[in-house]
Amino acid sequence: MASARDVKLIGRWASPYSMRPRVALNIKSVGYKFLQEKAGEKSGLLLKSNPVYKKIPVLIHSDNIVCESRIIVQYIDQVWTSGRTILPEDPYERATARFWAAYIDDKWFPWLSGRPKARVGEVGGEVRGRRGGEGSDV
Ligand SMILES: N[C@@H](CCC(=O)N[C@@H](CS)C(=O)NCC(=O)O)C(=O)O
Repeated sequence: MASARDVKLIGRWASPYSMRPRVALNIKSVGYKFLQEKAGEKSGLLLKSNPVYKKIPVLIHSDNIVCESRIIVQYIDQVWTSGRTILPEDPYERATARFWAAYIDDKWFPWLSGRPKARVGEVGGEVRGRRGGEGSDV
């Protein structure tokens, strides 16, 4: 089992994307240090660790920095192999699980945050404050 010193997670308790790696680490019984970002702020560590997207969550495992919640979950699943696996072993079931995880990211989270992706032709490329109404692709 990794110690909390080896594993750090940059995230925020209220972030659904941060919840994914937290659940995965708990399933694998991996101790970790949770480095919480303040809402509306980006720490130097976050900007340095995820210069491409500048978003949480970010997993820091010794010298490895892993970004993007679904990729982090796969990394956790492959690094800590004792105990149960998170993603199904069967390729078809694995593909199905990935499909629904992508669906949640593409459709659900934007809808929950009130920022559904705009259809082609929407002003500014975004529909603000509308939840699944006309013009929404949810
Ligand atoms: N695709 C990313 C999405 C992560 C994401 O959107 N994180 C939000 C917090 S829940 C964030 O960092 N937002 C700050 C920003 O957009 O600048 C993932 O799956 O990790």
